[in-house]
Amino acid sequence: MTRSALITGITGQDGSYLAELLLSKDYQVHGVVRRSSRERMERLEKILPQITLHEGDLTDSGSILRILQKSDPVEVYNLAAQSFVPSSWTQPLLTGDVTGLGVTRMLEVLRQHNPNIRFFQASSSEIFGQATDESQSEQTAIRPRSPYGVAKAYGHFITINYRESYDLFAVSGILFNHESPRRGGEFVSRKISRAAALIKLGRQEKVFLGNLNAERDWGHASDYVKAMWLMLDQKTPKDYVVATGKKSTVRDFAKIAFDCVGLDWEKHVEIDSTLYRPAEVDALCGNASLIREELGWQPTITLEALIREMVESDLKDLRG
Ligand code: NAP
Ligand code: F7E
Repeated sequence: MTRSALITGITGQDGSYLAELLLSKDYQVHGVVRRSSRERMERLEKILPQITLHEGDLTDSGSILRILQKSDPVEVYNLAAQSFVPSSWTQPLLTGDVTGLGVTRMLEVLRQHNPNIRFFQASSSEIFGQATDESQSEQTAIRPRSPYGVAKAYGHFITINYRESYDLFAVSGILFNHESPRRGGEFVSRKISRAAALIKLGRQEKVFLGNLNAERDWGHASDYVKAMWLMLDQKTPKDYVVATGKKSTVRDFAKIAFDCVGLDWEKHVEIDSTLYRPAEVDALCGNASLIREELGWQPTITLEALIREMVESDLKDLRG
């Protein structure tokens, strides 16, 4: 019999890659969409006929319960969130409600509907904040620096708590930054790739960025959704860090992106200090040894290949 999986956040970057991965593994794929998502289906265009979408919202438990009843999944991937860190300062309550409490709503409804469903929570390296360890593992102290990070820390702990309290197969994947041509335009990677393409085509001259010194561990979203699936495909539930183990600065990212189109980044990037964050996370770099050793997961796409793919996709898009 075909297995069903439910994805919250299916219209987002990861949701679309995960849906494609699960379809390739013969799952029936169901997704939660908000009424307002209806105009934002472009990432799902190619697979729309193969998936089933249900209207719901993480702030509304009743809608989630009805969707669970209809879709009857064996696996639930909770990818829905207010995921943009700067917006978590301008909308801290909404971020807490969706990104934090939303996880409890999912777990509560799931536990009551069918406690045998396997649950994946998209946790984040932002829970480490100004990290105490040079490279962060499952053992690193959790000390978030943004309302988003605080909400994700809550989601992380409540997932572990429901596993321990109710014996659910509930796991938290501590995902470091991962990007792709489907990344939202407000995140720095896509902002840079799009700007490099626009400038190359003569449609823009400059791009304004914030902190160029911030360091991140950037991977490709298509690799990270494989880790999500693998984590649910185990005998025992366990949390893992998912990362490449290499960090680069925003400046490095910009240099590589502009190199891809034969331009000197320094001539086109300017600083806008209003883009600095009230509390910055200076550097994040994951130690993914555990998932590598225990589940055999590893990233397959280098930073250079990722950036090239993003810039070329933006060029194609703009030319088309
Ligand atoms: P994304 O592109 O921003 O997608 C977020 C998704 O959440 C969208 O589908 C959005 O729907 C949905 N959503 C937002 N509020 C909702 C609500 N109240 N009810 C139901 N759905 C709602 O994020 P992503 O990059 O794919 O990331 C997926 C998950 O991984 C998120 O939880 C994110 O916090 C986490 N994460 C991401 C990264 C990364 O680097 N990408 C790293 C660590 C963790 P609409 O289309 O309707 O807006
Ligand atoms: O910023 C700096 C900024 O917004 C990366 C989310 O997926 O990953 C993501 O969060 C860095 C920061 O991602 C600009 O200050 C400089 O240090 O692309 P970002 P993020 O905040 O790391 C984590 C793991 C998640 O969980 C989140 O959901 O880049 N930066 N100049 C800038 N950032 C932005 N957005 N825009 C700039 O102009």
